[in-house]
Amino acid sequence: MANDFHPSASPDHFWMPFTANRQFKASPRLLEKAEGLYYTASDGRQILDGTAGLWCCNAGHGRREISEAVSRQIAQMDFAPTFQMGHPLPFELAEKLSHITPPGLSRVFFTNSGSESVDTALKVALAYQRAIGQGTRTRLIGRELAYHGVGFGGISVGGMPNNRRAFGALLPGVDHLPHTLDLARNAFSRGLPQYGVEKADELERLVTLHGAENIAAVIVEPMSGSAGVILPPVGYLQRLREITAKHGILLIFDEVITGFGRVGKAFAAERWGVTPDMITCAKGLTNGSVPMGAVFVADHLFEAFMTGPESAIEFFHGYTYSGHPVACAAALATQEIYVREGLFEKAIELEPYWQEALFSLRDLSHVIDIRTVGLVAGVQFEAHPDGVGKRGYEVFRQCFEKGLMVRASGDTIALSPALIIDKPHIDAMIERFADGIRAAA
Ligand code: PXG
Ligand code: PLP
Repeated sequence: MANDFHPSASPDHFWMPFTANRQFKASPRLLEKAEGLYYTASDGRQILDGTAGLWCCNAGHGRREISEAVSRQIAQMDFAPTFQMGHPLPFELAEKLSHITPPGLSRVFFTNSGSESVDTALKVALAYQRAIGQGTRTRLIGRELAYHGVGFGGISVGGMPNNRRAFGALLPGVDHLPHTLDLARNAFSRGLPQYGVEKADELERLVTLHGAENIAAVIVEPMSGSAGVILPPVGYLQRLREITAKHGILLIFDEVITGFGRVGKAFAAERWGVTPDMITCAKGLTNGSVPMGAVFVADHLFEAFMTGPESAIEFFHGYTYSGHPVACAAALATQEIYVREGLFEKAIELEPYWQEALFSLRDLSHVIDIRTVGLVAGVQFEAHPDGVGKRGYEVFRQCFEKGLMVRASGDTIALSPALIIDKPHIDAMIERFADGIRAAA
């Protein structure tokens, strides 16, 4: 299998992220081309992309509008700084995006990834509290099982133990809400789970423990993606909003996965009718084509920074590539496709068919839960006696053999196809998935 690598390239030098490097390099899975809903593997096989890349290519692969916009921009102006300088594209993009964010979240800070978006949002929260004379509010609250990227801020508020345990003491003053996964009460719920709104009340307990005057912000994924598609219980996000508002605590939704149509609206905030103070995003912003992230900030937060002398820099933060012209061109072309093809609406129209298709897998061996919303699904398997994650990995491996790319998180398989999918492709995906599950049994 090692000869699947290009003969001139040794597998030794690329330290692969979040990968079992030795296992992979002994038996690699390499992709070479992408078009629409399919990858072409290095052995020529067509692989149905069940994961929109890594939750990012919501408009499908190989979109000419994007590649052409990128080529044009890189030829016209490859780079321009945005520190005490500017160029038109990030202004244009920020304005366009402000039309699809929830009302009142119209200020946009650009980053290059979800991890950077999260760290940016946490820093805005701390600096905002200080700017309004609430400088004792320095604590941050995350949640168990959360994924907020891999920066020190993100892993501090994050709640996936393996992503934290090797990296020292992390940020001080962070606490965590309990996660909302509850198979005993909610397994095989259709739509949002009925039970668990009371888990949001744990925030009141943390407020009592630490004092509201010491807490800057709460950050949650409205739907956890990485940890295996964990949906918010009915009323849960609403409750978090009520409690944070009551205590002057900011609420941040990390929508790196849920943004740009995944749950059937532009953002989960809109889908579930809860408006946070900030939204972080990345991935689908450029259809995965060029790295880019953003933080949408409530107007009143932004305004709180715009005081003092006009010559003063209001927020000492930014990335060399914040508002990179090539990324902006990719994002503008992407957003046009989303609107022109009505892809967010498509995700909600297909939701019932998608859910029905996934639930047809219910009786396959070792399936212990199925969770779906919009065009995302998590199918959880009973852990193998030899350890957590073994069965998940085996299903993932077998699916790839059958020509379907899925994502394994522990013993949950996540599916998140491009929003251009149609019913026949959903059928084909489910058929290959079922074959993979049977082969792994
Ligand atoms: N927040 C959330 C909610 C994410 O899902 C990030 C932040 C970090 O984004 P960057 O661009 O820094 O990777 C993410 C990323 C998986 C998987 O296995 C999920 C992500 C990344 C890689 C793998 O589901 N999400
Ligand atoms: N939050 C979540 C998680 C929800 O599921 C819903 C509704 O479906 C809402 C908030 C909206 O809240 P409510 O309908 O209780 O006013």
